[in-house]
This record gives sequence, structure tokens and C-alpha cells, in this order.
Amino acid sequence: MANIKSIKTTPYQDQKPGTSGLRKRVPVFQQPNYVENFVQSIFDSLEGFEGQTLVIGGDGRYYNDVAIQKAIKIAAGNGFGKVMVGRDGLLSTPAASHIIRHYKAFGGLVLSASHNPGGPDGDFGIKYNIGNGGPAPEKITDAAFARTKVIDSYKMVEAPDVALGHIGTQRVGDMVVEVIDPVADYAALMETLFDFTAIRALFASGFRMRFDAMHAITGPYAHRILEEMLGAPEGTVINGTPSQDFGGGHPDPNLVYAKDLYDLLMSPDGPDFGAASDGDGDRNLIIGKNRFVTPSDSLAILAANAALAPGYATGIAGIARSMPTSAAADKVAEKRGLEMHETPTGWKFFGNLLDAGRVTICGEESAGTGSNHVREKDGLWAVLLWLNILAARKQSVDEIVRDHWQTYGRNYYTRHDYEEVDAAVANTLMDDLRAKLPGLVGQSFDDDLTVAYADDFTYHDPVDGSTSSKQGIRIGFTDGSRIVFRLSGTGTVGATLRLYLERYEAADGRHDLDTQTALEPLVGLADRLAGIRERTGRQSPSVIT
Ligand code: VG1
Ligand code: CO
Repeated sequence: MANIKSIKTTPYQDQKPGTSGLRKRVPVFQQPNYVENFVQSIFDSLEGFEGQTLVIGGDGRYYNDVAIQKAIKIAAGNGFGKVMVGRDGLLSTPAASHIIRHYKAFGGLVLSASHNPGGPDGDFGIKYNIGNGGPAPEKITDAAFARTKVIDSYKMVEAPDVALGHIGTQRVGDMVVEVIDPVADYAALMETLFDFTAIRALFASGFRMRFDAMHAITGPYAHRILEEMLGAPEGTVINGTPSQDFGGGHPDPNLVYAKDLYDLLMSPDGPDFGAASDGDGDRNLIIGKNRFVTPSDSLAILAANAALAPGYATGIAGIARSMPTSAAADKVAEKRGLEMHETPTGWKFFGNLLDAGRVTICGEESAGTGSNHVREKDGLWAVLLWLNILAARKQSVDEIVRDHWQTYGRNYYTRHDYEEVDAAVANTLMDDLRAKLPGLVGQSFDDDLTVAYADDFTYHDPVDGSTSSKQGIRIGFTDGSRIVFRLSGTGTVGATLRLYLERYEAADGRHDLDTQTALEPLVGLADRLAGIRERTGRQSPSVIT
């Protein structure tokens, strides 16, 4: 019999999972039993995993190697039959989702804080995914949080650390640990979805691309798929070796942290196509030559053109987007007669719709797009679908984007983030604004902005009937413009206030305005309504995407 120990512990009160798992600074995770308590609390909230398989992997950030050993031994102590783990403890978030599904595992632990910086003073995170490969729904995360507040012991097998450097099988107590190639299954899945022959021909014709892996997890995936399988020239993938602190950078593929890539694509002899992914490989940034593609537009364009890829040749069932994401995708759904769903922020809300076959493509304004091939957003998938579309349409990114606006109109869109704001100030700002909402409907501002609705978004899941309230304040105007206020659920210091702005120009409207200029009146109005500058003391946002 395995040497299973029940070890006494004391609870922490702050282990509440946010938008995407539990995220804290590394020193918080390094406190005695912090990881152990959280992992045991997750297992305590689940039933029926005895003898089943658990997938574990992470984005390779600092503390991944320590936390993964604890997780494996606790899984063994709780009676899992097998753990599948990526070599060196690595798995991108979408690859973990695929492996859970492919091997019919009971669930998985993803060790990552995604786009947050890493290193000894950076962030770490743990997220549990269920058997469909998607993030655990609130029912489970709520139960796990409740458990963390009272937990008094955890179960662990006493064993030496598992060697994760080589593919193969070993044992921890009675549990089998299989170390797998983190890339192989995922790459094989991509081959079933996309026209690799056409993409190979595109690269062979001299099409030039740069993929910035931002020293994060997608490096090994991008090297293998883009360079080895699709024949993109060596050097197409840069920053392709995962490092514990992401090369000291911020692995968030946006116009601030991937500015070099942006500048390159805007330069006269830049490549045809640029892309980047985040810490754990589930986000994507898409930039064509002289054309940045707003993630909300990218979702709409991918949905409109998906049928060009073999995996979606028979068409898509429907589209879902998170509430703050622009309505560009709605225009596609409307025109094509597809189901359209608006969900709260975070991928966990797409799972039911995907499982029920009601939607095929999902997306978020935060550079997340994905489909029913897994139950997470998927950075490389989005890049490959773009490549497939470019190969099939034989047009540039800019031409495709403009053509899309001509057909569906343009949803000008931007997000302004105020990071590390005092939490009390941010909460009061939201509370005061919420109190104002009922009085706003029908009011007109700046001559032409009349409020059509103003509410705090509540989602009713049409599949399981659950309700999620207080998901963000929406102020919609009669002309289709919209202002959304939300507090981030992934930050680890203070509060991050996100302001999302959108304005619609019809198909025959003006599509060539500068985005920030087009949205300036809404920015001003948002500040007047919520008193952002006055309350936060900030004159401008920390990040504009
Ligand atoms: C952010 C994004 C959200 C995304 C989440 C996880 O959440 O806004 O769209 O799903 O990060 O992405 P928040 O609560 O900070 O706004 V990732 O790449 O961390 O897995
Ligand atoms: Co991510």
C-alpha cells in the first residue's frame, strides 16, 4: 500500500478563484500548505475520481516545478489512478484542455497565471478544469472556495519527486504518472482542423510571418507546427523558449507589451502577418501588414470565414461572445441566421453552450478566440485559422478586414484599463454608478447619445439554468454605441478598472477613423458618468488595447 499521510493544516481565507482560477503573487503561494490546501479543497469538492486520470501541466513559470510535485503527490493521496503530465511540467492551456478530452480524463489542473508576469515576485496560479476540458463552472469553484476556509487536513503520498524530464511511465504510490510530449496530441488535432497543404503552399510562395511567443509556453508549439510542420522559415518564431519569468517581460499579447511586433508590422518592409500569444498560450494577437485586427473584429472575421477550414467546412452552429466584447460577431450571426449568445467574462461560461452544440466559435475582446475543438480559448488555433483563411482567400489581412466592414459595418472598439487602483475606490465607483443606472435610461448626452438601456449584466445560462449576476455595468445607446465598466477578476494587486467602449458605423459608414478618435466622445462621457479621473487620481489609463 502506498504511504498515504493525512497532514494537518490550517485554512487561508483568501483562496477565492477569480475569472480564471486562483491567482496570487508567488510569495503568497509559497506560504506553508497554500498550494496543498487549495488542491485538496478542489478534490474535496469533486466526486467519483477514484482510479480516474488527472491531467496536470503549466506554462512553466516560476514555482511551476514546485507546485506540480505537490499536486501529483496530493492526487496520489486522494486516490486518482493516473496523472498525465507534460514533459518538464509543461502544457499550454488549450493543449491541457485537449488532452483531458482526448484521453477522457476526469479533469485537470492548469498551473498558470496566464498573461500576468512571472518570476519570484510575479504571479502564480492554479485552475481546475472538468472532464469536458473546460474551466470548472462556478458551482465547483464556489464549493472549493468554501472548503478552503475550513480545511484542516490534506492527503498526500510520501514519495520522492517525480522526474518530469523524460517521456515515460513511473509510479507514485499506487498511482501511475505518465510524462507525455506536450505538443504531439495538440499538433495532431490542429492537422485535422486546418488545410496544412494550403498553408504550406502559402509559406512556400514567400509569405512572411513573425510569431512572438513572448518567452512563454507557445514557443515549443509554434516551432513544431509553424516551422517544422508548415515549413515557415526558421526564425519565424521568436522568443520561443519558455522561461520562468518570461524573459522579464509581461506575457500579454497586446499593443503595449507586444509593441515591437506591432511596429514591425507597420514598417515598410515588415512581414505579411504577425501574431503573438500569452503566458499559457490561450490568447492571440493578430496583426496584418499595416493592419491591427481588434480581437472583437477577429472573432467576427473568423466566424464569418471558418467554413474555409476543413474542420468547419459544414458551417458553424452559432457564436458566443463575452458581454464586453464588441457586437461585430452579432452582425455576422444576424446575417447568417446563426445562434448568438452573450455571456459573462471568462471562458467557463462558454462550456455549456459548446457541449450542447449550440455554438461552435467563441471569443472575448481580451484576445481570446476558440471553438468546439477544445474548451478553452486557443491562441495558436486562432493563428492557424487566420493562416488558413489567408491561404484560401489569397488576400491580405487588410483586404479581408476592409471587406468585412463593407459587408457588416465596423464596430470601433477599445478597452482602457486603470490598473492597481485602490480597491475601495474602485468598488465605490462601481457602486455609485450602479445606483445611477435606473435614472440614465432615456437621457441624452452630447446631443446625439441617448441611453437605451443601463444595467448590471446578469447571465441566465440557457443550458443549465444557472444565473450569474453583477457581471459588469452596461450603458447602451440608441445608435448601438456602448460603454461597459467592469472590475478585473485576474489581477493580484488592488483593483483593475476596465472601461470598454464601442461605436458602430454601418456598412456604408466611415471606416477609416482612428480608433481612439472615433471613441473619444464616449471616453469623455464615461469619465463624466463615473468620475474615473477624479476618484482614481489617474489622468489616463495604464493600458489601452
Ligand atoms: C481577463 C480577461 C478575460 C479572460 C481572463 C482570463 O479577465 O478580461 O476576458 O477570460 O482574463 O484570460 P479579467 O477578469 O481580468 O477581466 V487568461 O489568458 O488569464 O487565461
Ligand atoms: Co491566458
